[in-house]
Amino acid sequence: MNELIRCGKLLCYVACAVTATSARVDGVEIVVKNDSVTGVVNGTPCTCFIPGEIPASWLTMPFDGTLVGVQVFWQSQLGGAPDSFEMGVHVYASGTFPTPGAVLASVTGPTLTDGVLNEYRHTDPPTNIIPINLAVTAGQTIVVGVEMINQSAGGGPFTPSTSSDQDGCQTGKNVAFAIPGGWADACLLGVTGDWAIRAIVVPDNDIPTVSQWGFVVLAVLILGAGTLVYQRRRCLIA
Ligand SMILES: [Ca+2]
Repeated sequence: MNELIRCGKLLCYVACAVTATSARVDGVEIVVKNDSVTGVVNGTPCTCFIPGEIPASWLTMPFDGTLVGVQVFWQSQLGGAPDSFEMGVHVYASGTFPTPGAVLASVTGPTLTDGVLNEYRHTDPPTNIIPINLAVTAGQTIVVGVEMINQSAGGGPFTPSTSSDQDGCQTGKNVAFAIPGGWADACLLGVTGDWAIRAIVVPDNDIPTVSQWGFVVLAVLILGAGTLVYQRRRCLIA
């Protein structure tokens, strides 16, 4: 009976030890981007759009996870422009470059502030009830674009628009829906940098794990339990 009590206690110790040393690794958000814009100093606004046109980034997902938001750097050359209310920020499935696939989610009627990396986590600003929540897989291409309602083409230094970086336009990563003409490679259209249009994704690693010390304690306790059972059998045989 004493051995059974000791065994019961031992199992409790094992369970308690594993529970105590478990740790939850919460998902860490990653911003997926092609551009190197860090602020107005190294961004260039493209005062080049008419209503209905769409600059968009082709973004490669680095892991299996969930797309939870989008970002758009919006700026005028000299700053101080009033907020802009645009048609939408759309998230598209991959397609055949430069034409994206189906729209997977849309932020309807986003407000864009001059000189700011504008971020959206809901499809329905400003009420923000419906979160953006799209499953993605490693290597998948997602296209994020801003559909314009205001004309920036022909604007001056105070006209805001989407921004591109100043260290080159990478082939195959930037497009624009032009009117007329449709989807085209933005680099070939004369855009000199990568659009500062990004996606926020969270990896699928939000699962409970056991720390290394947890495994060590577990191994010691299992060894102890095994020894106890062996000794009890020897006693019974004797
Ligand atoms: Ca670049």
